[in-house]
Amino acid sequence: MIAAQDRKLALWNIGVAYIAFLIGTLCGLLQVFIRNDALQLPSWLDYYQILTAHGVLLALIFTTYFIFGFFVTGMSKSLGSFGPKVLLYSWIGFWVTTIGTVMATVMIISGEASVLYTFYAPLKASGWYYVGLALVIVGTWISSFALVGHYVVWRKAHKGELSPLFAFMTITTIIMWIIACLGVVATVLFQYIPWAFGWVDTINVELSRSLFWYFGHPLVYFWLLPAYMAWYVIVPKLLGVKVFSDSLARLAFVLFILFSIPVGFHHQLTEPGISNFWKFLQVVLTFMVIIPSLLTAFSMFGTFERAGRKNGGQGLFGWFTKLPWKDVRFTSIFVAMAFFIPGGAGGIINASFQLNEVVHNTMWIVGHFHITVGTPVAMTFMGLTFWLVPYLTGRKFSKVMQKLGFIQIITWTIGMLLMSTSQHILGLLGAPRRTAYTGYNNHPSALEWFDGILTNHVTMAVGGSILFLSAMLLIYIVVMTMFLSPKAELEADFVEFPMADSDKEHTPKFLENWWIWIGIAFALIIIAYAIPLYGMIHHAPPGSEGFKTW
Ligand code: HAS
Repeated sequence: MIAAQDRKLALWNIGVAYIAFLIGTLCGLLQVFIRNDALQLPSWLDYYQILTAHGVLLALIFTTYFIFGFFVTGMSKSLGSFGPKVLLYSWIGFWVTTIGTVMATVMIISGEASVLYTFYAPLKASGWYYVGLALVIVGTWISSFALVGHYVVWRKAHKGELSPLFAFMTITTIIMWIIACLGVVATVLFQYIPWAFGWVDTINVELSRSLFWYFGHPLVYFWLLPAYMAWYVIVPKLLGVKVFSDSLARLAFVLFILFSIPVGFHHQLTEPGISNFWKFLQVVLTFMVIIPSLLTAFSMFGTFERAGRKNGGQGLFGWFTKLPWKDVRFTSIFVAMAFFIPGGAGGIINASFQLNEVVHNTMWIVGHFHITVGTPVAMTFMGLTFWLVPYLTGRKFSKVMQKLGFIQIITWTIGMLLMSTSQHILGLLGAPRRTAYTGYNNHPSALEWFDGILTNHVTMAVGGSILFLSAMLLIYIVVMTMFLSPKAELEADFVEFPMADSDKEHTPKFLENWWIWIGIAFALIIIAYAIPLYGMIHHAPPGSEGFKTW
């Protein structure tokens, strides 16, 4: 069991994560009904307000707090209890992030920031919304530096040793996060805030979007890597085997530092103002960032086969039946992984220059992010929640909870299959994203979006409703295991942190020489971004004034 003060910190992070999850999923439910023309909002509430709250609270806030709760627990478990300074800075980081979250949420609720989570200019929110977002980033940086400090203390005491895999992966994710945030910090501080408060009249739109996506793509790996940490470190322990390959796992993570950032233009392939050469270069780099995910898939299949055969599985696929399917901690994560096969394939389609023309700004992309962040990531976090919260509170995870956990992941799977499949198909039929309900004056193409079985908005709404019920069940499990379930009195009732052993004997030491990777990452960023960003600044068209369209 980790120290009580570390547990408290982790629990507060997870608690805030689930408050955001509760409000965010409620907004999601309202959205699918509005898109289906089945719900009219009262005049004081706007569709884009709800859409912004949904994106910010689920994609940014739920994930970030959960990730820090997970990091704190794993770092304390693998490197030892936090010292007083690390704790102090972690709490400062937590509160700064929370103040930022509250500011941004209040601005959304008061109707001053219906600009979605991507806050594209020239849509203009209240300046306090951007200040809130900036504080969220600053808070995460403070928390990150606290974790780096904890790691540095450990390394000084263990000279020449490779750090435990969990700690290595945490530091990799943090390095990527800090470099990625430079883009969004630059645009928010130097472009959005002066413009929103009226200190300057106009904004350079292309530059603001490019700096946002410099951050926006690694942001998705900031969500994914903690899920991968669970896949690499937790899953083998549940299966009773060691990590498949320590070197492979570390290499995959290092590749994310190198290739996750210089790829943001693949979100801007249809935008003017960036020449095809730079778009093409970043598409090539995007295909490089697929490699660590393929390494991860290989490693996972290896882990499953090894575990299944150890348990007596025979033949080509016999090992599959020997996996611990009755353990919700495993099954939830397995289903999450399975979703990433179509999710990742969709990403490859999006990144393909020509195919992007077909899918960009359609519901296809909404389908894509629901089967990436909404399932592989979110469902892994759900699987973690089932043991992480009881581990931190010292409460039981009873058989009833185990059953409810199964119902929760089954309903999430069904809801997501219905919703994301219909979103993908609607996208191919041309239904736009980032819009409220529209029938385009009964245009025949628009009417198609309401026909058929899997191809319509009704299926999406049914899927969305099942997801909402599933989310409420999860909240029930969280509340029970956090506050109400009986305390584990017997040794056998204690829930452990399942962290697999990892053989480091053959792992090359240079994999933990961060300066090499940070150096190469900056070189790639300069190659991919320096000239196009310079062009956007020096040959800037007249800037745009702000628009409030809601
Ligand atoms: Fe993406 C848009 C390209 C991954 C999230 N993406 C988005 C947006 C979000 C998002 C939120 O190139 C919308 C942003 C917005 O608001 O505009 N994406 C990719 C590519 C990948 C990718 C190439 N995306 C993700 C992940 C996300 C995420 C991960 C969240 C966590 N994405 C794009 C592009 C766009 C985009 C364009 C812009 C589109 C546009 O036009 O606007 C790759 O990283 C994917 C690589 C993954 C794989 C899969 C490996 C499979 C594994 C599972 C193994 C399974 C096992 C289980 C072992 C190659 C690791 C076995 C089970 C059995 C049953 C057999």
